[in-house]
Amino acid sequence: MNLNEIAEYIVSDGKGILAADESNPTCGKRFDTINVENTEDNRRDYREMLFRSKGMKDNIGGVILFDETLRQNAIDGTPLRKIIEDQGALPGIKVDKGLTPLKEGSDEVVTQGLDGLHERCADYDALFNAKFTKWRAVIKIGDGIPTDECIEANAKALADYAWVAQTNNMVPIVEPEVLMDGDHTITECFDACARSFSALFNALQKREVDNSGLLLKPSMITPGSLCSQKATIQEVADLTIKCLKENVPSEVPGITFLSGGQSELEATAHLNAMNKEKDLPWKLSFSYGRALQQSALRAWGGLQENLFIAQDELSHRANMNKLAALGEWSEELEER
Ligand code: 5MM
Repeated sequence: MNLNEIAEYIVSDGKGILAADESNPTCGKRFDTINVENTEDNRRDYREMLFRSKGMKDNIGGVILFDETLRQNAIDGTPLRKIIEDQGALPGIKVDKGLTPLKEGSDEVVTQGLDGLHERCADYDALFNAKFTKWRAVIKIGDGIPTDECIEANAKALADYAWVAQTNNMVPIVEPEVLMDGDHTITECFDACARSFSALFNALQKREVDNSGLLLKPSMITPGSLCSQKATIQEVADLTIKCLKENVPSEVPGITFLSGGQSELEATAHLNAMNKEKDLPWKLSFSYGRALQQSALRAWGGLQENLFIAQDELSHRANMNKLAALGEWSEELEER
């Protein structure tokens, strides 16, 4: 498969991505909520539970993994990545190395990980046949931020990363996450996202990255989580599409949203509302972490006896989001 075919496959027929690339500290935060110890074995058992869920098939086209998971085997010795492939999904790998302050004393951050990236990608390709990669930039909204300096630095790093990934025949997922944290308005979110997308596609063009061989993983346009003015589902959908249409080239095959702290239902409803609009140049789908895993994590609770009920939760969310990616979801379908 060439780069465009890989990207198209991941978002074909309403399929989306399961983001299971929590670094070990983030996994610890998730496990704390269910009182499960953050050990290598527990992380393996949790991920194995997710990947063996029946609803992975036909609903999930790709799974983003953390390095540890790509190398892990299930209890019966089957590599976790093989379980994913057997479900018809492609395993991918997070290749960034997390966040560092933009400069001393700054609240803003830039993503690191370009050192040795070429070698890491070559290894992931040769050893594990990983077909795609992901890099997440974080943009914060607040007093006087995001600054142009932060937006430009993150856009440049994303473009440098995307170029290296494509050189290694792997699809880059470029993720400029504009955080929901704070009391900013939906207009301020629109502005920060528009500036971030525009800088990103300028940087990608300068780097001569092939837009038809990448996926964009953006935030939706929403008010900050502490903003007193809430937005309707339709407002979020309309402003998100407007922002994307104004800034994202039509050759990009797919836009796979992050959920960013939205509830499972909100993330599904927003995606569905966007996909009610026809004549969009790109597929609009999902690359959710929390909005796919939350109910499954809670139902699992670290206990083997809860395996099937937890898998049922993941399967249900995966199916609901596939329907939303096709614009065919409605709230009644949530009843089981
Ligand atoms: C799954 O979480 C990923 C980040 O993990 P670390 O913070 O541990 O590096 C994250 O990039 C995720 O893929 C996206 O933010 C989407 O996840 P949500 O939960 O926002 O849908």
